[in-house]
Amino acid sequence: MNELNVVTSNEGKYKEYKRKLSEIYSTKMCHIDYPEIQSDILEDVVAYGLDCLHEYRPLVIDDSGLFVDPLNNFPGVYSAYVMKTIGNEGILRLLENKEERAAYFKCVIGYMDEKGDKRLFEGICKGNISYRSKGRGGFGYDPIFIPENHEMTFAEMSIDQKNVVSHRGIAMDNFLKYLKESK
Ligand code: ITT
Repeated sequence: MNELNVVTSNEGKYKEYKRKLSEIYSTKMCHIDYPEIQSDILEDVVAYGLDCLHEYRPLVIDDSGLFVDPLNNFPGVYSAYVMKTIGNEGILRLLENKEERAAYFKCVIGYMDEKGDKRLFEGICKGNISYRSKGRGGFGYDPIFIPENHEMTFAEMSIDQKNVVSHRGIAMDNFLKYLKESK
């Protein structure tokens, strides 16, 4: 089987792909800059990105975001910018003294196969924003996100534990199911 190019600048994301997809694919991290269209819809960003990267197929790209209910779904599609500017401490400040802290992560995986056919796979993980930053693992918003029915933040979990419940883990399960069925 061909090597699958995982096009991302984010090493944390790549580790999660490598771990879960290794049962079916050998993966390679590719850091290639590609244009991101301005859109409120993750699916549109991913579909456009795949077209720009067709020469690297077979490949996957991933666009994800954190959507916080009491902040009207902020930072959502602006998650990367918000992480670079106000970061986790900024999100915690915005929620200071708020008891309502529900949030969800969404991940959209874009896959282009050897022939150039495109498919999108989605995963959502519901949870809550913690009252303080906890844990040293993971990346991005992991230290402030506690998935539903758990006590630990994503940053306190191992990669395998996070992959079982996370938005990306669920999207990868859908992707793997498709690969197995289409063989
Ligand atoms: P790409 O090169 O793959 O685009 P990125 O880090 O810019 O990498 P996204 O645009 O998908 O990725 O992510 C938007 C922000 O959300 C970014 O700051 C990430 O760190 C954060 N993020 C994405 N997935 C996450 C996860 O599983 N846990 C915590 N934070 C996450």
